[in-house]
Amino acid sequence: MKRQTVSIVIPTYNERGNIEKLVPEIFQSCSSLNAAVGVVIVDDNSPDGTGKAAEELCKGYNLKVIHRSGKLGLASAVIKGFSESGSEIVGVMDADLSHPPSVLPKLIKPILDNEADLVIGSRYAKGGGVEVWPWHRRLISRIATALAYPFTRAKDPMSGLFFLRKRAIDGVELNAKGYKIGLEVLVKGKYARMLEVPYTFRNRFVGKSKLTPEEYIHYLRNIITLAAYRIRRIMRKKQRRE
Ligand SMILES: Nc1nc2c(ncn2[C@@H]2O[C@H](COP(=O)(O)OP(=O)(O)OP(=O)(O)O)[C@@H](O)[C@H]2O)c(=O)[nH]1
Ligand SMILES: [Mg+2]
Repeated sequence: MKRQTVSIVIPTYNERGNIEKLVPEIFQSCSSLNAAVGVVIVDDNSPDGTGKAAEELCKGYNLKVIHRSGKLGLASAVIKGFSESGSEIVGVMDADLSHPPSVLPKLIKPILDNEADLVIGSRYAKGGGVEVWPWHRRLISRIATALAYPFTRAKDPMSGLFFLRKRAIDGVELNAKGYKIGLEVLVKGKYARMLEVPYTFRNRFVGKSKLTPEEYIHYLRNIITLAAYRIRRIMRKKQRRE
């Protein structure tokens, strides 16, 4: 039987010191899977030369690099990576090793085995967690997560680590601005079975965070846009029934 294909999209901005450690760990971890796994790095012309380092890694690994002209945001980088991938299963993870590569098989296998259509790496499911976060970051994450609860039954809808059958987003217009694309996929995606797999979020290995206060504004805007989307859908359903 033909092996299924999986693309792991990694958005990068100034992550040179991380991807050189991350990419070998991904392939090591995924070697247990009966699937053709590839990595798609979407780099926004990182000044630290991440794009060039990624090109070097292409020599040893099944890796594709998409270069964009400048820093255009995480969500749009993920959308770009998904749209350029021809794989049946797509997913996303951060470049900074906060998402441990060792958890990847647990996220991908349920989709390969046709037990789930969408699998989220979850900090807030039983058994998951966050290694070291200052209290204010915990609080902001909890508030942002609570704001998303009316839209989904996922415990960690803000997760930046998730995999899905690509057909779940075929024809779906994704246009989240800024950081959080996962919530939009959860709300608009065409899937039946969602699964959350616990994992522990670690602090970034090296480099600086790109999470700025501006991203919180983007997030609130995204929530409003999703609420409007939901209301439009409910109205349309109601009209069809009348
Ligand atoms: N291509 C691209 N990638 C981005 C952009 N902003 C962030 N990223 C990447 O998105 C991932 C998540 O960003 P981080 O800065 O780690 O955000 P975070 O995990 O919420 O914050 P920390 O825990 O402090 O690291 C990383 O791989 C970044 O390099 C962007 O504008 N373009
Ligand atoms: Mg990070």
